[in-house]
Amino acid sequence: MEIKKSACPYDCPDCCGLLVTIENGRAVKVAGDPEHPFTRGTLCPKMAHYERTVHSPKRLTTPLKRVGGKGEGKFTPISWEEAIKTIASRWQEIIRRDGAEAILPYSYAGTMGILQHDACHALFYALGATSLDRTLCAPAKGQGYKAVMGGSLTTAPQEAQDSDFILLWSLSMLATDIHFKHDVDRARKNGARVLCIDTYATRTARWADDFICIKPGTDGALALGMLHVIDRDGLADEAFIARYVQGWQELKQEVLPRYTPAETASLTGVQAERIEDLAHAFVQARAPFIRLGSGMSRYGNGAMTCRLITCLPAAVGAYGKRGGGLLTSSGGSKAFDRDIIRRPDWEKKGVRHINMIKLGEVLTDKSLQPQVKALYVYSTNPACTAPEQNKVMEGLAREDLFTVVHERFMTDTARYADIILPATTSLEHEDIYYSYGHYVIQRGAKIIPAVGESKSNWEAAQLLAEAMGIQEDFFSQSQEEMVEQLMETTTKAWPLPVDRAKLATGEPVALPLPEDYKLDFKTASGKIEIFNPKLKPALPDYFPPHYAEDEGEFILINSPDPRVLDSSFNEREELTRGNVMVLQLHPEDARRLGLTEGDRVRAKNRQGEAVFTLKVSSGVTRGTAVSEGLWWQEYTESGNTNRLTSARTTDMGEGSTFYDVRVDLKAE
Ligand SMILES: Nc1nc2c(c(=O)[nH]1)N[C@H]1C(S)=C(S)[C@@H](COP(=O)(O)OP(=O)(O)OC[C@H]3O[C@@H](n4cnc5c(=O)[nH]c(N)nc54)[C@H](O)[C@@H]3O)O[C@H]1N2
Ligand SMILES: Nc1nc2c(c(=O)[nH]1)N[C@H]1C(S)=C(S)[C@@H](COP(=O)(O)OP(=O)(O)OC[C@H]3O[C@@H](n4cnc5c(=O)[nH]c(N)nc54)[C@H](O)[C@@H]3O)O[C@H]1N2
Ligand SMILES: [Mo]
Repeated sequence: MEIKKSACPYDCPDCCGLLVTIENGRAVKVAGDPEHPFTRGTLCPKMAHYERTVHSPKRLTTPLKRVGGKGEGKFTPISWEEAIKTIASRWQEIIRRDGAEAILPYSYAGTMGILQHDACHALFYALGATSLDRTLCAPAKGQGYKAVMGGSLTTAPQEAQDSDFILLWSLSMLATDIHFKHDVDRARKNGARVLCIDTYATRTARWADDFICIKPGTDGALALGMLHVIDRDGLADEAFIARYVQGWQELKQEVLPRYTPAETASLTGVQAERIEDLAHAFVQARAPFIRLGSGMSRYGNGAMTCRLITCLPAAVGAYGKRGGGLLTSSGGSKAFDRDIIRRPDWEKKGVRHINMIKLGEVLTDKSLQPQVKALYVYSTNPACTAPEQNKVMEGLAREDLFTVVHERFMTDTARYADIILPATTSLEHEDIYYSYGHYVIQRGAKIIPAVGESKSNWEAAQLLAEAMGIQEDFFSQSQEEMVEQLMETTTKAWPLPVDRAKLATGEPVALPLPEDYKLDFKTASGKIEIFNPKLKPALPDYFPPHYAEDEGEFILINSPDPRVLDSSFNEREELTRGNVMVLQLHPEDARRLGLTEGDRVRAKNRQGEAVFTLKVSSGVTRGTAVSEGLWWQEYTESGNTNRLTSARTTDMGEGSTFYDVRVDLKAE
């Protein structure tokens, strides 16, 4: 029996340090690593039994070939050799007939490990396939932050320990960023106040000292209302602004006058007195800290919302105070040069790009030139997680679409494959991890043999490159060599020396932060750019989300559930037990619709329909309906919330707008 260190590979800001007990080549126990500087020895309920995922009886263990109709789920095992040969000959035929752009790779963050996440980019660039824009999560949030702060690093989470006022802003902390609670708890012990801003009373909201319930997609207006009060009452940090901020005067003159507390209240549904109190609490705090989640960015105005919230700490000088600042996405990925894996230099000039959010539309659009004839899906489950699920399913059902899915489980997407390739879990391959919620990086080595005949994304890329006749030494490198090279790039990519010897051992390594990182503004002007002349509009302002133009009585929030991570962990029966397609409604809305707790309710809009079980909750405001979690088809009656979501994109970053939809409801 031995205990080895690893890192959680999932798409979550925590990127936990793991201690894995191994017996006879099997992981038998997984615990938190107490030496991890951020996750400090605890795990979420999903990862606390990661061994149940790794050794699940549901793991795919051999390549499979479809023998039934599309989506029927009938497959027969084949060898890797036959699978790769079949794929290569189909691709070659498609390239001859329709051109390489008829091939579409489709991947996301099933694993966050840099090597496996990006493992197939180079292959598809070399083939000249269509390039995929990976926008499924929250690029708008990144763009909004960048508009004001450029490439500046965001505040480290541990700083919150020294804050006296913490805003958990559209962050479902107890579900999605549970380890930040350590830092918030410390601050709270010292008297800090914790306030949550969300669209319904989440567990996090109930746990906080105070909760502001806001109308979905209107947080930008709230930020402007707060800035209005701060300015009106002469409370802005003028000394900080004079030295570090560009555009405060212009914002004051041209934008803020319109956002009186009364006007802001009518836009956001937050009472005027609460807006005043919030602004005063924020500006009077010794060191206000905002932890910005992604929820508010999943709307048509998502980037602008993030841009406006990013202006708040600037107005009160929070970046200059120990314990103050703003944490959006930490820049851990900047510690490595990812391009040595991705090889963007191989992308053919002028090659077509397709936004992954539009998958349904792309697969069903007969006029597209060339039409997508081959789809290679890995590390993502679009039949479950992409918007406009009806169109996605229609596309996947196309008999003339050759679909390959590289997966660990028989997901909703894998069911529609022509060929399925079995994928390794993080314990069975080499990689290196960063986090988007803190500044710790960690190597995760292959610590158990591959389960069945499964192979990693990199190994699959190697086999396919060879079969497609791509003669590049690049593809002959081992996973260890690739990870070694990534580690070497830290010297070039990170401002301070990284402890590479420690990193190589598999220990978690805290990235050293420059002394003045919070005041080192990486923008064109060297200042915080409230006014950004490169953007249109150059001054931020509020505008309404997409749903303002939609029909439908209820805004549908479809946010995370602690039991699953996006659609990952649906394989774990102990986590998916019971009713999962639950819809929460305010008691008065339920009464008006003649519904009571436990009733079946059908939601409907232009995109489609989905059936839920009703939960009556006073934590939801009138006019909003809430569903948590992304569930495999088998746990739903006719698909999950993505039957209802739309593929409209955000104002910047071409990102997803999952929460920006309206639905009508009726008893089933
Ligand atoms: N357990 C669990 N953990 C996860 C995930 C999961 O599915 N389950 N998903 C992972 C992934 S991929 C990501 S990107 C992160 C995301 O994690 P978070 O950053 O927490 O973001 P979201 O989950 O989008 O939403 C957070 C909160 O925003 C609220 N919200 C929605 N609209 C608005 C709004 O207009 N204004 C405000 N103020 N709040 C709003 C939602 O109700 C939700 O409670 O979590 C990761 N971790
Ligand atoms: N309605 C609605 N939809 C949403 C969201 C929402 O809040 N509401 N959230 C959105 C967000 S923020 C995100 S990030 C997306 C995420 O959506 P997806 O990218 O689809 O993520 P998962 O559902 O976690 O699916 C990842 C899949 O990758 C597989 N996998 C894991 N590791 C590996 C590996 O090493 N190799 C291979 N080949 N496969 C692997 C897993 O088994 C799993 O099936 O969902 C989005 N969809
Ligand atoms: Mo995400």
